[in-house]
Amino acid sequence: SQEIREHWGTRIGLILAMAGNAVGLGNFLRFPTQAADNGGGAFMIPYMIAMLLIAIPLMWTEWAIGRYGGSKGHGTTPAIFYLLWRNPIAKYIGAIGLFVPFIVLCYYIYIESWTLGYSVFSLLGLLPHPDPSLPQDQFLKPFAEFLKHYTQPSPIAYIFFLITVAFNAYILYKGVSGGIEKFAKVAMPTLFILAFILMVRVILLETPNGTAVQGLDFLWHPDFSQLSNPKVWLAAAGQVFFTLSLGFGAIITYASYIKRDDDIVASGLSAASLNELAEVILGGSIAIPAAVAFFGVMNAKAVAGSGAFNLAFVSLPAIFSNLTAGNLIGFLWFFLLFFAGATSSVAIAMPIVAFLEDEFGFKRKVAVTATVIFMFLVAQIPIFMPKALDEMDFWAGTFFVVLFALLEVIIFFWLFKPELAWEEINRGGLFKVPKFYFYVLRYITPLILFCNSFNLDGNYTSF
Ligand code: MET
Repeated sequence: SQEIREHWGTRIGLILAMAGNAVGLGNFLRFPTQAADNGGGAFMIPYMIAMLLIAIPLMWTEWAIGRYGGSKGHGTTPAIFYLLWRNPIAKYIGAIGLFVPFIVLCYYIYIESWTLGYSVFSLLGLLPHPDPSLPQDQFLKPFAEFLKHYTQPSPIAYIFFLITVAFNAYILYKGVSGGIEKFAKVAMPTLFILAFILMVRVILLETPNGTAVQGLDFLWHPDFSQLSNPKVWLAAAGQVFFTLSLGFGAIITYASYIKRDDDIVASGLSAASLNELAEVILGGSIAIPAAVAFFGVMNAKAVAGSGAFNLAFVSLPAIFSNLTAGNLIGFLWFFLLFFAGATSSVAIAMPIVAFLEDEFGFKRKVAVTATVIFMFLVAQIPIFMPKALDEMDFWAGTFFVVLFALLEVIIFFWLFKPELAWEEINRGGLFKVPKFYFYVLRYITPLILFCNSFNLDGNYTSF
């Protein structure tokens, strides 16, 4: 259909929507657990290197691929890869860019619904309030049981899931600038304010077991001893992918609503910077320091090692329940997670919506309805089979994102013309990307991604 393609309303709206796409549960749950699990200060060095060497250039690549596709009426990779590389295989490779976000959406939105449920429980004082003088494991136990009962799933969990689905559908119905952009303009500033309040509260924590400042020291004290450990590098690379939403197809679809000559270089960098601010500063200053202050460094590592869900839904509410106005602080925490999750789940829903609109001429509302129904059906699998959630997360959220990024960079910088790809990134840019990144994207990024795509270590799941 040659109707006029929707566009983002303003540059700041675009940046906030893209930041919303990136800032998600990954920043506040996955990052702290990955960092703690991989040695704190040992993790941060590979993290920074992976950010500069793979993530930032790939981020510009995805923005450029998306804007290019959008200028030709296509917002998803089956069509865009075929425009870039006139080989039928391109369409099948491009299909990964629909499969990955859709599979992630189906479990991500369910976890997002827990955060909504828990924010209501916190606010109403419905979470456990055990006696603070109990020994640690007995103190945590009611929270672990509450989570277990909630995710069985309980009818109330199902109700919050339905509300979350309806909320996402509503934003998607309203369209790119009228829905996603408007929501991001409210949700992102709110999210930053909530995270800032929580960070300040957490930094002040001190117990006989430890202080929050020891938690910051654990994260930021460089530890070079682990740099030869490939597991730490793989974990760091996996985290930069997940947190920036690289390889999900979601950035490409959002970028397809950018006008052909509008800047992507500075906007892309701004969105990525907001994500890093939310991740390493805010995300890094809440969960780990709180856990260290309450449990001490050694136990906090064990808590983080027991998974992101334990940290977010068991340890943190337990810690907050001890504080003055703990119900309110717990609410801030879970509502922060809900906004972080919602601005990301609409982003991973968009590739399917855009595909139905662009390639089948569906009207927006029909495309959204079809996507939501399909998602709702598939989401029953992770809801009723927690093991399936782990599998989906591993394959889509960890394995295929890296493979997909490898294929997209090969298509753009080898099979399409490298000079044109470079031109495409820089056109309209408020500044030019240093030429260094051209060589990085042509040689180094594919090589690193190629090595990373052999990472089939099943212990290495997102959550
Ligand atoms: N970047 C998201 C997060 O950090 C994950 C991908 S969903 C667009 O949670």
